[in-house]
Amino acid sequence: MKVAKKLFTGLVGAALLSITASSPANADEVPHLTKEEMKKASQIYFDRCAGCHGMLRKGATGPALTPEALKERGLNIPAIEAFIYNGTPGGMPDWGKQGVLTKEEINLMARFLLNEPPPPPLLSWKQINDSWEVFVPVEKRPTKPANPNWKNFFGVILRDVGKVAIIDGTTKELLNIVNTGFAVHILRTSSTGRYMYSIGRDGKATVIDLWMEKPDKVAEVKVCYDARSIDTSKYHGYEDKYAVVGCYWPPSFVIIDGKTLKPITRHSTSDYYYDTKDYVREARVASIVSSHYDPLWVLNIKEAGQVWLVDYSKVDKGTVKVHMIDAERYLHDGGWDLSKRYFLVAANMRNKIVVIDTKDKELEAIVEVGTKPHPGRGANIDHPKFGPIWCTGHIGENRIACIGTDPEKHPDNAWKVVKWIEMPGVGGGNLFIKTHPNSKWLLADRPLNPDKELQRSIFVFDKNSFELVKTLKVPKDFPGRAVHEEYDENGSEFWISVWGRKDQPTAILIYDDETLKLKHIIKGDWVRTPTGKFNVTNTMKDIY
Ligand code: DHE
Repeated sequence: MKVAKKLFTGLVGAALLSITASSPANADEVPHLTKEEMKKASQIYFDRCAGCHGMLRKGATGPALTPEALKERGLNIPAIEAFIYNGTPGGMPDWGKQGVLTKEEINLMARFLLNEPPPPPLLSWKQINDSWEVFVPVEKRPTKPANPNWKNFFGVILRDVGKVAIIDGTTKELLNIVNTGFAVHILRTSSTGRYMYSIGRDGKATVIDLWMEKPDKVAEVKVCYDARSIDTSKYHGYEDKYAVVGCYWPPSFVIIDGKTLKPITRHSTSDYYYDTKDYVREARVASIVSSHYDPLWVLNIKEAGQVWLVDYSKVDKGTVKVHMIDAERYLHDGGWDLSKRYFLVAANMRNKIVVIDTKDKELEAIVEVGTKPHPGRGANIDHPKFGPIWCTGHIGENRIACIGTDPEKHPDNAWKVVKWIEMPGVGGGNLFIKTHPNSKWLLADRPLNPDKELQRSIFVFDKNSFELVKTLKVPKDFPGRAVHEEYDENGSEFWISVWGRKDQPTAILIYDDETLKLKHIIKGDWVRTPTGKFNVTNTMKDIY
């Protein structure tokens, strides 16, 4: 077993050091950047822009940002600066107003965008293997859980400080802060719940053993430069055996060992658009879920607009079977319906929800919703009138759409929006909604709304009547936006992050689900930029 001592560098790190400003075809039109400026701009672009606009700047969730595309839209340096400073109602953050980028950096980025994008680096299999490190070998790990509350632990992402806090959801005690690396995006658990996995924007996967006295990372590996998703083998017989990382760059998926993270295999996802059949180099892996009914993962290939069902049953024999389903472009986030047969995923720039039937392995439906749906994993409600429904919020408008998901017992409602829920105030900006089978409520945040009050509010709707019951406000002491809701294992309380700046501690707010009163605040100097929170039981069982 190889043990790498090498520290992970940022994405662009050494690989982009050699890149200089592109030589202008026409010196009057292409602003010159020094080597140092190019390096800095490339890093900022990767950190802040590539997720939505793509490494090659061909556009996805955000519009194309190649010099040609900008020129076609008549955008010069001051106009580009204005976009970066103010953001847009479509969901682009106001990097200047928020104080994330200085005026000088905004000017640098405007000039950078008028240059051709530098070619992004590739990552060799050797580099991946060299990055693999096991801190605690499997045979030295505990044989039983040290803490009886472990199934109610929460992993909390401390995004901009590159850490994950493990908190006992029963006692609210901070158990450990695990160093996971740059801008962790999501956490998922193994099928038994024992292992918690993080994936960073830098493509680094980390596995944390929750059975340890002090839960800590037991292995890590960097499988790509840019990633957003990870999941594990959840099918019976494959528990805790494999994990899969979905990469943005290089566009690929990488299968790793579930307990040690040893790299096993990887496959490119560069493909042809499902509709035009033209080649798309940057076909990135967005969300991934793991089927409970078959040994397969559902991978959403964003730009190509395809859903890949990846069968992992023969990975040990060197075979990975991929079943490709044409769907819709710009697939992003999504979740299971109540029965966990159907996977619903947002084609966000097409204002649609794609429904995949994982039993029959085919496209079940495409449902028209509102502007830029952003479900997170969505929210499932067993409604007295509509039957099982799955809901999504939107970045681009202030409504929540609920879709019927039971074609057998409620065929009239299936794959239709049966209810639109209006949120108060103007504009969208919703990122996450959530509920729990034991809760009466449907919760919704609004962190991307330009209105400061709405950014700091959580809207609580009655799950049956869909009426707004209460608006919860972040207490004044804590600067930042309210983002991402998560329940404890019993659905008796829910947690909200106050997403502030890296230099200011904020808080995690815990509300009693019955009374909707703020019952506990987790705070301290370590509470910096909390974003996603993941309860072990809910994540393991896909409860949302
Ligand atoms: Fe996310 C989920 C991609 C911006 C916090 N985010 C996801 C998923 C994808 C994704 C593909 C689904 C993973 C899965 O289920 O397997 N997110 C992206 C982007 O490309 C985007 C738009 C821009 C970027 O550069 O990353 C983006 N996301 C954000 C944020 O700005 C958020 C609020 C804070 C952050 O970390 O940057 C954010 N995304 C989250 C969270 C989830 C998520 C907390 C998981 C939600 C859940 O409940 O499962």
